[in-house]
Amino acid sequence: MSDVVTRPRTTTKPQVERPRLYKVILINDDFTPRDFVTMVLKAEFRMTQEEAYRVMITAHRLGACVVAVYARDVAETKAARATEAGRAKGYPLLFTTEPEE
Ligand code: TYC
Repeated sequence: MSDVVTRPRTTTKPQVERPRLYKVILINDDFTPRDFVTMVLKAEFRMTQEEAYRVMITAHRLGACVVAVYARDVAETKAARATEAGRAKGYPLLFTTEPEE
């Protein structure tokens, strides 16, 4: 026979929350060429031509479009890199990030 005594647990495990996810949002402007926006979306967000075109044209028509959702550091890095790709060519292309509800 085992003489191991089990007692009721008196401590509780802290309930850790899952880290929030962040949206990367593409903002429309009047200057960046459509093909350039599409090219940046393909390069930075690994989209197909069709996916990238659809996101670009949605931002063009509505003013902004959610590109993708990532952990915070990934979202911020990708948004900064994609914005910088436009800046390097003198375009005001802008990607922002925002936490998901
Ligand atoms: N509005 C731009 C044009 O007509 C194209 C464009 C689309 C720019 C989406 C930015 O996020 C953007 N050349």
